[in-house]
Amino acid sequence: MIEVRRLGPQIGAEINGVDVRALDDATYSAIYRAWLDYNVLAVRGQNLQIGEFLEYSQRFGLVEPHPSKSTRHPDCPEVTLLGTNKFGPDGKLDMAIYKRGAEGWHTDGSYNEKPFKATQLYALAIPSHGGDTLFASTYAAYNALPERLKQRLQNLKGAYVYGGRGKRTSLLNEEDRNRKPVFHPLIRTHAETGRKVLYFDPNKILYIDGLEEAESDALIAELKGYMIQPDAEYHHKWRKGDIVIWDNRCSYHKAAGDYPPEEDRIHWRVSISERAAAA
Ligand SMILES: O=C(O)CCC(=O)C(=O)O
Ligand SMILES: [Fe+2]
Repeated sequence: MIEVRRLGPQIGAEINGVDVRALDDATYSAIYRAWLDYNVLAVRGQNLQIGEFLEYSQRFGLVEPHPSKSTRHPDCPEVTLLGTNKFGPDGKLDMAIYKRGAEGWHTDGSYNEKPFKATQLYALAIPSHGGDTLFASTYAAYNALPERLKQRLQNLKGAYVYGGRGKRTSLLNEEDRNRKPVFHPLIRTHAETGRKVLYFDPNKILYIDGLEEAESDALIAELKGYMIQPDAEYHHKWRKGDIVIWDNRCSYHKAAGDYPPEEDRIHWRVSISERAAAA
């Protein structure tokens, strides 16, 4: 049986000594269970071809190409490349690539009607220092809300678009920049664990539906203050060969964005959605 080692007080765990290319169903189920329990799961020491990474990722759900077309892998559009082509033809650091995911705490795919269930990264190159990924529990964020806010949020929805209020859309092609907002309840129940979360993404939220602008701004600012609970964080220090999968339904994350830019930090990345229920 696999051994799951806890890494953070509420989220984060690691598994050593497995090869994800050769997992029987029982071992995969144990991995999936550990992921639901710890929300962020690192599987160490893998040595994968891109097709093998994709195949393993597909066990978790439907792997979907990311809307940022310019950063898709040229031979495998379902896989996004993080950290490649960091320097432009003029030799200047492209900040949108270098700082990708480091603009602030967020959850992936809140701009979609159905946000991504999971995101999974595989580390190909890791800098000598810096470049961690930071995670936090949205269960803990919900639990920290005062009763007054839990009541108030019960029937409120946020409106989200890629790029949010800051209109950060430089990784998108022109034709993908003006999508309509989608709406998500601020309190969601995780489909598999049945636990409540504060579902909120300050980078992509435009406004809270049905509130006056000033009230919506004030509530957005207030909710930001509950996202990160001090005893519910896990900071992942990458090693080459790590696979890390996180559950966007119950965690926030951000890239630290602080590594030496002249060094490589390269990952393959997939977005994973719920598979449609069989008809
Ligand atoms: O590069 C990282 O550490 C994470 C970037 C990120 O936010 C993502 O891939 O969704
Ligand atoms: Fe992200």
